[in-house]
Amino acid sequence: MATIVLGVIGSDAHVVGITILEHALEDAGFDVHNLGVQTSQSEFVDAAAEHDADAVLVSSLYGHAQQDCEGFHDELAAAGLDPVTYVGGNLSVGQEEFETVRQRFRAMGFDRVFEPGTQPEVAITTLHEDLEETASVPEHVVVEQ
Ligand code: B12
Repeated sequence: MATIVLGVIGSDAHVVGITILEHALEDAGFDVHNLGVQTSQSEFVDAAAEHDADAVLVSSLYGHAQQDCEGFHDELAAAGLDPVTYVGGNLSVGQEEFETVRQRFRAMGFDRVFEPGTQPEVAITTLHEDLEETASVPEHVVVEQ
C-alpha cells in the first residue's frame, strides 16, 4: 500500500482536519506519516525522503498557504524527490474564486488543489486514481480470477 506524508505547513496550528485525514487514510489502508502542525518545508522533504513517500499532502488553514508553499517543489526536486503532491484546507484569504486559487497552486507545482471542506473520501479516491491502485477489497468479497 502506498506511503503518504501529511502535515500542516508553516506556522499554522489548525490540527483537527489533518487528524481526521490521518485516521481516514489509515483506515483506507495507506501507510501514513502525520508530521502534525507547524511543519516546515524541510521537515516535509526530509520525511518524504525518509519514508520514500508516494504522495505528500499539505494542509493550510490560516491564510498564509501561498507564502508557506512558495518554493516547496524546488525543495523536493533538490532532494531528488517527485512524489504526488496535494494541497488543501483554506488556501486563500477573503472571497477569491476557488478556480483562481487552484490555478495559482497548480502553477506552484501541486498536482491537485482541494477546496475548503473537502471530505477525506475525496482525497482517498483521488489518491487511488493518481497512484494507480485498486481500492482495497473487503474480505467477504469474492474476487473472480
Ligand atoms: C478551530 C479553529 C481555530 C483554532 C484551532 C485549534 C486547533 N489547534 O486546531 C484556533 C482558535 C487556535 C484558531 C486559530 C487561528 N485561526 Co482558526 N479556525 C478554526 C475554525 C473555527 C475551524 C477549523 C477546523 O478545525 N475545522 C474542522 C476541520 C475538520 O476541517 P478542516 O480543517 O477544513 O479540514 C477538512 C478539510 O478542509 C480537508 N483538508 C484540510 N487540509 C487538507 C489538505 C489536503 C491535501 C486535503 C486533500 C484535504 C484537506 O480535510 C479535513 C476533513 O474533511 C476555522 C473556521 C472554519 N469553520 O473552518 C477557523 C479559521 C481556519 N481560522 C482562521 C484564522 C484567521 C485563525 C488565526 C490566524 C486567528 C488569529 N488572528 O489568531 C489563528 C491561527 C493560529 C495558527 N498559528 O494557526 C481563519 C482562516 C482565514 C483564511 N484562511 O482566510 C478561519 C477560516 C476562520 C475565519 N473564517 O476567519 N483557529
